[in-house]
Amino acid sequence: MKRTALVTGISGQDGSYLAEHLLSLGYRVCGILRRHSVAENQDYRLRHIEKDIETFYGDMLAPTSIQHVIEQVQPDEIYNLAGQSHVRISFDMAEFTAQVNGMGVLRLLEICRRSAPQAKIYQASSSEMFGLSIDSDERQRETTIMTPTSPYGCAKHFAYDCVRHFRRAHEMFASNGILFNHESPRRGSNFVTAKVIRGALAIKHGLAKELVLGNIDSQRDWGHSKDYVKAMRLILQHEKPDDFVIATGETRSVRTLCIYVFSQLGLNYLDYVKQDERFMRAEELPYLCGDASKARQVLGWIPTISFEELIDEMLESYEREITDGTHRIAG
Ligand code: F7E
Repeated sequence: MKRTALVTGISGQDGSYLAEHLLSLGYRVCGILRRHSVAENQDYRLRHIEKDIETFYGDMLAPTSIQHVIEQVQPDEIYNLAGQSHVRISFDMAEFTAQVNGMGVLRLLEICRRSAPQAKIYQASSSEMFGLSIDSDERQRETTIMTPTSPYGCAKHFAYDCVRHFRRAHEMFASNGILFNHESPRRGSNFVTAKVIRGALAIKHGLAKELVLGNIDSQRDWGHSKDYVKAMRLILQHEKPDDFVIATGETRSVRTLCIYVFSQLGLNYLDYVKQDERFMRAEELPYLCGDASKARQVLGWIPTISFEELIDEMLESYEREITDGTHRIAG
């Protein structure tokens, strides 16, 4: 029989790739959409599959809307990808971020406990939870202590703990995927990869004169969203609920990202990149480099798309948008 998956946050980068992946495996795919005043922002990443999926309105801040969908859909698997995903913005909207990313998950778990106790739950946990902690081999892994450095990281940590608690206390199949940064042409334009690539292309095409960034010395472990959504599904197919780090194991600074992107366009980043307080964080997470050995060994998951392939795909995709006149430059 067809398995039913319910994806919260289906209209996001990961939600849309996950929906495609699940459809390709024969799932019935249902998703929860939040209402936007601009309808196009709601589903532009889903247009190509809109006939193949079922969508419902709901909001993590309105638990009865989530409960209603869960009771209607009766999912076998729930992927909780909904959330306020921007770390710097979480400093401006700490309480909102905690409500959606923290309390929202606790409420979802409570709803599942009562209305869908057999459903397997995937929680989108984040490497942002590690904050300043690094193991002696300069990696972060499942056992690394978590010392988050942002309201986003604190809220995700709370949700992560709730998942583990519900697993033990109520024997629910609830698992955390601790995903390091993952990008794609569908990445929101105010995350650093998309911002640098769009900004550099705008400079190349004479649409902008400079690119203003925050801290360019922080280091991130960047993978491709398409690879990472496959890990989400594998985590729920494992024989028992557990927590898994998903990462490439390679780290680069934002500066290195700039050097690569600008040089691919025949430009020198030093001529165009400026820094401004506006894009700095009250507390920065300076270094991330994940060790996904457990996922490799237990789930057989490996990343297949290199950093260069990822950035080149984003460059090509955004360059096409400039040619079509549909490009966006992020602030
Ligand atoms: O920043 C630095 C910034 O916003 C990466 C989310 O998906 O991954 C993501 O969180 C780095 C940081 O991602 C700008 O300070 C410099 O050090 O692309 P980002 P993030 O904060 O790492 C984790 C795993 C998640 O879970 C999150 O949901 O780049 N940076 N200048 C900048 N960042 C931005 N956004 N804009 C700048 O101008």
